[in-house]
Order: sequence, then C-alpha cells, then structure tokens
Amino acid sequence: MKTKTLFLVGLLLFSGLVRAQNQLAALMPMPNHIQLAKNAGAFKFNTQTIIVADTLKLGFATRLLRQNISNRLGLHLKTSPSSKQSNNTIRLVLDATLQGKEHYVLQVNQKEILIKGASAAAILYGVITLDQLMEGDALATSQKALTAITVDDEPISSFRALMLDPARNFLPIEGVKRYIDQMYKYKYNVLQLHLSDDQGWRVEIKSHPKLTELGAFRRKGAGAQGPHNGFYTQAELKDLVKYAADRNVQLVPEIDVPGHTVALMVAYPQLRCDIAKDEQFDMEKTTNKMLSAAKPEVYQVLDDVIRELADIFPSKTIHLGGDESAIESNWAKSPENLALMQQLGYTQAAELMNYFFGKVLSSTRKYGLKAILWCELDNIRMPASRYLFDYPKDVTLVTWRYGLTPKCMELTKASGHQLILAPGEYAYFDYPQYKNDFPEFNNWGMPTTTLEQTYKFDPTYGQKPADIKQVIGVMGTLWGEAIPDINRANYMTWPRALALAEAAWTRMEQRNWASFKDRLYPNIMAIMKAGTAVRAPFELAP
Ligand code: TNX
Repeated sequence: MKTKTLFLVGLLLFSGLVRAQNQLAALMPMPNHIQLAKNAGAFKFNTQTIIVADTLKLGFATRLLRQNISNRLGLHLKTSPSSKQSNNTIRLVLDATLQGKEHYVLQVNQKEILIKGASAAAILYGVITLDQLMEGDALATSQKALTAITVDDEPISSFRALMLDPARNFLPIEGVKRYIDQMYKYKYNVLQLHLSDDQGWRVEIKSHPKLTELGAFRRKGAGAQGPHNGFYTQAELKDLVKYAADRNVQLVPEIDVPGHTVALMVAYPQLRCDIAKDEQFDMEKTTNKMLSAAKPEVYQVLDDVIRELADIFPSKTIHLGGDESAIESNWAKSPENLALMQQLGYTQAAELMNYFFGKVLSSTRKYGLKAILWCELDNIRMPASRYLFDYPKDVTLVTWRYGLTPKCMELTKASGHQLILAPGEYAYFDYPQYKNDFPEFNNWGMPTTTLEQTYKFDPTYGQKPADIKQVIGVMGTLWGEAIPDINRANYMTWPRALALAEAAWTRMEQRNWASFKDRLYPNIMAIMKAGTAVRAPFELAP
C-alpha cells in the first residue's frame, strides 16, 4: 500500500514536471511552422560539443550562440569552421538553396543541432529561436538537454520596424544601441530614426554646420546630451549602422520636411516661407510653420543633406516626412508660394506638395536612395477618399492616422505604392498602455493602446496576403514629445512591441491571445534581466 501511494505521488509529480517543461513557452514571435518529434529523444550538451560554423561569414551569430550556451549551461564551447566529428555538433550552415532571406530551418535531434539559412540574418534568427526553446524548456535545459524538434520559419512581412524620435528629446547613442539589443531578439529588422523636427536637428551635416550648431541646442546651458540638446556625429552613426547590421537591423533616417522644420529654419532663416521671415521661433514648441516651396536654396540644402545621409546609411532608404504640413496657413498665404502656384498652373496650394517632393525626390534618386513618406489623405478625419498628394510610384507610404489604414490599403492597391502599416490604434507606442499610465506630461488626451489592443492588430485586415502585396510591413512609433530618455522609451515599447513583433512575423492562423499571454512572462523576465525598462502588464493578472 505504502509503495503504491509513493508511486502515485511520484507519477503525479513527474507528470507535473513534464507539463511544466514546454519548449514552446518562450517563443516570441511564434514561428510559422513547428514540428514536434514524438519520442525522438533529446540533444545532450557537454564539454565536447562543438560549434561548426564559417566564423568569417557568421561571426555575430556564432558569438551569440557561444554566449547563449555559456549563459544557460555554463559550457564554453569550441568553434571550428569544419569538423570530423559527425555528432555532438551544433552546425550553422549557409545554404543558398533555401528560399527567403530571413528563412531559417532549425533541426534538433539526438545527434546534432542544425541551423540552416540562405543568409547570415536567417542563421541569426535560428540562433535566437534556439535560445528561446532552451528558455522555455527550463527542465531539459537544467539537465543540459534539448528535446528534438524542427522549426521551419520565415516572416510574413519583410519590413518589421520600430521608430525612435531623438528630435523631440535627444537619445544618446549608447541608449540607442541598448534599444537595438532588445529589438533584434524579437526579429525586428528596421529602426527608423526621426532625426529632425521642430524641436531639434540631430544629425551632423558637414556642408551645413549650423543645422546642429543652432538646431541641436534648443535650451542654453542644459547639457550637451539630452533631453533638450545634442546630435549624432556622422562617425557615431556609421558605427551604429554597423552595430545594427550585425543584428540584421537596417537603420532608416528620417528628415521631416516641409512641415515640422522649426529647427532647420532657426539654423537657416533664408529657407523659411516669406510669411515667417521675421518670426522669433521657440524650438520647444510646435508652431506649424513651413519651409518655402518657392526658394531654390531649400532644394540645394536638402540635396546636400540627402547626399551626406546617403554616405552614412548604406541601406539607401530615407524617410522624408511629409506629415502635418499646414499648407493653408503657410503656402496658401505666402506671396512667393502663390506666385509659384500660378506659374505652375495649379489651382490649389496643396498641389505644391507634388512640386516640392518632385524636386526633393530627384535628389534621392540621384544618390540612389529609396524614399518613404507619411501617408496623408484628403481628409484627416474619416471619411477620406483619395490621396491628397500625387506622389510618384517609387515612394513607399506609411499609413498612420487613426482609423484610416483600410482606406490607405485600398488606395495604394489601386495606385501601386508600397505601404507600411503604423496605425495609431495599434502601433503608436507614445500612447499610454493603460488608463492613467505614462505619459504624465505633454499628454494631449492621447488614446490608450493596451497590450491586448496591439495584439489584436491584424496587418492583413482580414484580406488574403495575395490581395495586399503592396503591404511590406509594420512599424511601431515612439513619438518623443513625452519621452525624456531611453528608459522611458523602453518602458513605452515593452511589452507592446512583443505583440507587434508577432503581428509582423506570424500568420494570423498561428496567432492566439491566450498563447501570447502564456509566452509573455519569460520574455518580460528576459528583458528585465537585460536591464531594460518594461511595463508589467498587471491588468492581465487573473
Ligand atoms: C503626429 S504621426 C505626428 C508626430 C507626433 C505624433 C504624436 C506623424 C506622422 N506625425 O509629429 O509626434 O502625432 O502622437
């Protein structure tokens, strides 16, 4: 009797442990295809396990893998480009026959762990998923084992972005690197930097030094490195580009024109619209004043800026803003712009946006850059029916205004523009994550975007992927008016960016709020362990 009871208790405990160990428990974003191998055993790590990888081409992924194994298992594995050993290996294999730049296959069996992909980025993603498997299967990991599994995974979107806004409040470069350290682990591959706005110009431009001398220092005596003052040198940005590229993150600079340009107009007053000629600007404020469309110097300065940015950012993509231009109170009241309008035979001042971007886009083409612009429709409140501006087809648009994304999808499908989705209702991470949560200042009555609300984001809007081929991805935006430093930026980002990462990566059929909530905890812990600020979503506690 006694033995029987002990046996039953033992069995119960054992089954409890079996249930607690779950290889899928920390996967984020959820891979698109997983095959669990029944009774196929496990890979056992030991001091003789060897990492086989081309360390020249796969340097970063290999270092990350060694680091992860050392952190989790305390084993310091040897790495070699080839091996006679046919088992007890972790092999990273570049395989050009695999379709898709970010497509990886991760196979775990008793003999070996194999990660295959056609690019260093794909292999890196396999290494990240491997680490999440080990995080989830805590019991096996504690025994230096990994249960057999196959993951065959690639993203639904090629553009998976977050955006930081160091223009409103400057974010020193070290903090931006730490930000990239987290975002790449959730397979984000683009970081947009909003480098100019009314409140600051944050990138060194050698041909126009006043941009930073005057435009990067809005508050005298308030320090050189944020929140009010500061800029990135070109050398710092080139270093950041490399740092990000190792982690498969492409940097996209944004220079916001022709609105949101007070810092630029403080540095070079001759570029202002004539009606703002004598205005005393306060760079702390958003004043809705614009560059002139009629002054040739404007296009010369922007050409120089674009040329220098093309040299810093090898990804050759630039965002040129185009949002919230107060055309009616600027160009439509300005003698020089009205004269230009007449000369061009335009009937509305808004048409000057086509002229303005026609000129600026000839510079981006000249320097081999692809341009992105914020999508503005003819009515910023619904209903909206058409593009306000007739931009050329090689421009990618970003939909952002609350409720207007389905309309933008419909219009770009007809027009042929590529589209990135940053809908205010899901992806605006400057908005509070819960009622009465931050931001505690500069909150103009922002709507609340809860974690669950972000998770609800369906980037297909219920359509078949084949019917929305113009949609290339999604972006979460951290507008910075109420974000004084990188800690706050992180607090606003996490965990909502986990939800958005899954929207960008995982097919809708594979997504599930209950499963996401289960997988949140180990990931919030991982972000905290890295010393990164994150909001605890206490509203989800039962
Ligand atoms: C609108 S989104 C803006 C930004 C602000 C943001 C605040 C967009 C293209 N323009 O300038 O920072 O709202 O949420």
